[in-house]
Amino acid sequence: MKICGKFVLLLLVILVTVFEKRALAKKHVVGGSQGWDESTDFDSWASAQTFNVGDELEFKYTPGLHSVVELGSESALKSCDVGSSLNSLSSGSDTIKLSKAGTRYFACGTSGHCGQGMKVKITTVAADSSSSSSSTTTTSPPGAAHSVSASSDRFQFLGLFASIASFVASAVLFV
Ligand SMILES: [Cu+2]
Repeated sequence: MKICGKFVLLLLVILVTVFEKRALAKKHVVGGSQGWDESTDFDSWASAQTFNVGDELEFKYTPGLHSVVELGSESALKSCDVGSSLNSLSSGSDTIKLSKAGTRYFACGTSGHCGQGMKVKITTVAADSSSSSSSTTTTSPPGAAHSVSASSDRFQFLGLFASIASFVASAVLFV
């Protein structure tokens, strides 16, 4: 009976883990391990990521040294027109939700930093269109600078549903 219980738990953990990797929104730490800094190559970082609707961006930096301003257009980003910001953040750990498909533009508001490369263009795609792969094994690229985050209620509900379903299934199999 003890062994049965362990099996049930193991199965539950496996199923929930697989399910979470498929369904949960991702948190993308901008710039990966280097974070929001002048030395980071944001173009390379962004091109290696897939931003799905529901994902989040996290800007990590030393408060006071940098900031995050959202710009309204590609031309504003190109010319580093940080005075025309739509939104400005400065906590040092700023989270931005990618709530719909489209392109957004972010730069550092500190004088001169945008010109030194502290700017990034984020193109968000609809989650359905990019995750319609028929593959049953979902893998994350090794060393990818993002973590799974349980930020969406809808996805949490799906995870809960998977837990209950797998628990019932394993109870039938093992008890
Ligand atoms: Cu800066």
